[in-house]
Amino acid sequence: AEIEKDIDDAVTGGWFEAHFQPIVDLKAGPIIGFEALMRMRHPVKGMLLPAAIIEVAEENGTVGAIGNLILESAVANLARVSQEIGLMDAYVAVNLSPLQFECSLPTRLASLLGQYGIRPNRLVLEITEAVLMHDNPEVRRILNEIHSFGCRIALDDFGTGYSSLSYLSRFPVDIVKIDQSFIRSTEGGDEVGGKNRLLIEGITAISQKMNCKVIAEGVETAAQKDALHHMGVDCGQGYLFSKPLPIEDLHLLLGTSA
Ligand code: G
Ligand code: G
Ligand code: MN
Ligand code: NA
Repeated sequence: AEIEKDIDDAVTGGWFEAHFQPIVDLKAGPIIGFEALMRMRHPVKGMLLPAAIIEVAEENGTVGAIGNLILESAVANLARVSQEIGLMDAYVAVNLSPLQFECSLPTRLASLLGQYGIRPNRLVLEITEAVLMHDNPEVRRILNEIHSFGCRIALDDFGTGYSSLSYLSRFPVDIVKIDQSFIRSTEGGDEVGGKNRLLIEGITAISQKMNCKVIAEGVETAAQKDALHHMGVDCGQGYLFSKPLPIEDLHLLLGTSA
């Protein structure tokens, strides 16, 4: 299919890049990290989003190669941005496909971090419950190894799917990211909105008791930000703060010249 050819051309042509969306502390305001989001800069079709790419890449086996490119781009750019704009403690969060969980992953991450001189706690790996669902011992071993090495694990899209709270006790999770659809579901003045606000408060309190930080995704308005802060949520990510930006535009966000 056409998209398969685009993916092959993109891997060989170097068309994959990471864009970066800031994650902010809802209480104090500063940027604490960035999520790296994959983009394909197609010479004819323009910038393509992951929705069209990831599923095909998982089917045809190229997702590992793409994932490695994004990981390297994320870590290399974090090293560069840290120096240029002085965010020496900010982290970068990279999404991992379930198919990237091979036994070579921990070693590969360690050597990548070593190569760029980035402390392991500045790399966050975002996984979805699809990774955890089958309680695969190999996956658990790999996650534990990555975690004991010092990288942090974020559970992405929480509040969609089955979202079992027992993931927090069974796996080394450091960060819970509440899905944007769940954030929106809290907005109504009706009974459903009220119940969903209570659910977010409860999930946040439980996560924090389990030593996890909580990030709300898809924060678009100041009212949402204030409400989430009020519900106890630690951090936010969304268009209110910034859309995902190419690396060359990050300095605009930070108000410095890079
Ligand atoms: O960037 P958007 O802004 O369109 O991202 C859509 C979804 O694609 C994200 O929710 C994320 O789960 C997935 N995604 C983005 N970048 C990557 C990546 O580098 N690897 C994997 N496996 N998924 C990604
Ligand atoms: O990994 P994950 O599925 O959580 O990726 C986040 C997705 O949400 C990306 O596609 C990103 O572009 C998108 N996104 C980030 N902030 C906002 C926002 O404020 N509103 C909306 N509608 N989408 C957002
Ligand atoms: Mn994510
Ligand atoms: Na998400």
